[in-house]
Amino acid sequence: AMRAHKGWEAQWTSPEPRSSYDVIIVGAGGHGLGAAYYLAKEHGITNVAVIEKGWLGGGNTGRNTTIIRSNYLYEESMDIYEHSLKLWEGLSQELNYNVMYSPRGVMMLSHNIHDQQSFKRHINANRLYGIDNEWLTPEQAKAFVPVLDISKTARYAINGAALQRRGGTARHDAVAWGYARAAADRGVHIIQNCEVTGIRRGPGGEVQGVETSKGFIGANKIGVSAAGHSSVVMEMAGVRVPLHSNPLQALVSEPLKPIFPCVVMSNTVHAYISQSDKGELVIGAGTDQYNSYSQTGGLQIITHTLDAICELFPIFRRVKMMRQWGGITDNTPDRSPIQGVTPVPGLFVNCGWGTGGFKATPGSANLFAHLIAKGEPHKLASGLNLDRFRTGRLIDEAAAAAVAH
Ligand code: FAD
Ligand code: PYC
Repeated sequence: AMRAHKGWEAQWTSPEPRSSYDVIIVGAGGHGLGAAYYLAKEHGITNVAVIEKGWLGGGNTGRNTTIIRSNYLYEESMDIYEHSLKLWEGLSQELNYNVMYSPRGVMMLSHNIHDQQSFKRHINANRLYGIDNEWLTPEQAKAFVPVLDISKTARYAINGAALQRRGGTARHDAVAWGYARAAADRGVHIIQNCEVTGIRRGPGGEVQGVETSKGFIGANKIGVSAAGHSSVVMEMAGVRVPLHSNPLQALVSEPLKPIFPCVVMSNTVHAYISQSDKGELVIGAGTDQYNSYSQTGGLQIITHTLDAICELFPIFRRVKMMRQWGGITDNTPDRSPIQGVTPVPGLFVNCGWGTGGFKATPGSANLFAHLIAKGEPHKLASGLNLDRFRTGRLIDEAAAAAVAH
């Protein structure tokens, strides 16, 4: 209605599907839309459809708390998250769309000697690899976030913090919309309200296309980027992936004047917080432990999180919460993503980003496009293969995931 009133143009078209495409991507989250954009822009492959069962950006892309950082432990992770962070820095210009990337700093609170040793190990690994990360004393942490309670008698007292200054936040919807518009401008079809219900395979086992709620659509290459439903979609091609789907919850407060300058996370007490440009406190919890596809989550998880937030930041005790929601995160045993070829010819997978894939959106999308175009992974993503669960070459990022699992 607003569009009709103002005469605004739609940002992307909503075409009827063709009978076939060169590439089909399942899932119009930031990762899928971004991959379509880079396929068109960097590889000249424009006969592409992104097929989405709901509305674009309505999955975890539009449900996450937008924390961006690259302070992971292992080279395989630092490679892709830092590639992504560098792309964030120029993304608004790249897409001509303000994604509101704000490098305001991500601080991780240390509550005990174990946290301290673990954070210092990450800091050393990051700095040796050329990634910024630094250790702060409690006083330095408070200087950065004045409302932080650092008293020794606090219920969740801190003994220091790790700070990645280049980390920060971005506007999640804008990322989906920016990639969608830029991909559609280059000829990509974005097909919303169209559920993929099957993957058709030929005599040699190769993919031939997808069955959908709008009928069969052919393609010799299919990229699955379906986040919480990745294992469901991969099962359609007979591929089992090592994933558990769990709800992860977040909530926002009533809007406040600017008071919170950066992002603060505490894995140990299952809480993290930042302030959006609208003024709302954006607060998130640890994962709900049970497997589920319901985008809600248990009340006891977020009440525990709010208890922790009130202990760390007593100033927020009387703030009202406005909205709460959940998203379904696809978690691997080593808490690292899977991006690579599969045993099925023509089928590529990008999944397992779990609780931490928003920050990876530009980097993952960029490297997924390379994988689909070339048929083999880019060197920055080669360690993230599915095969590692057979060979045992795991990438254990449980600590760097920074969200309690
Ligand atoms: P999505 O945006 O979920 O896209 C996948 C799409 O696939 C969905 O739109 C879905 O509808 C579609 N789909 C599924 N099945 C089918 C089908 N059969 N047919 C067609 N389409 C299908 N990460 C961070 O880095 N920082 C954070 O601060 C952060 N906070 C989070 C907070 C919460 C509460 C949650 C839930 C997640 C958080 N994450 C965070 C994780 C992050 O949101 C995800 O890893 C990331 O957004 C995944 O992006 P995506 O594009 O792969 O997935
Ligand atoms: O991966 O940084 C992260 C994150 C923060 C909140 C949820 N995920």
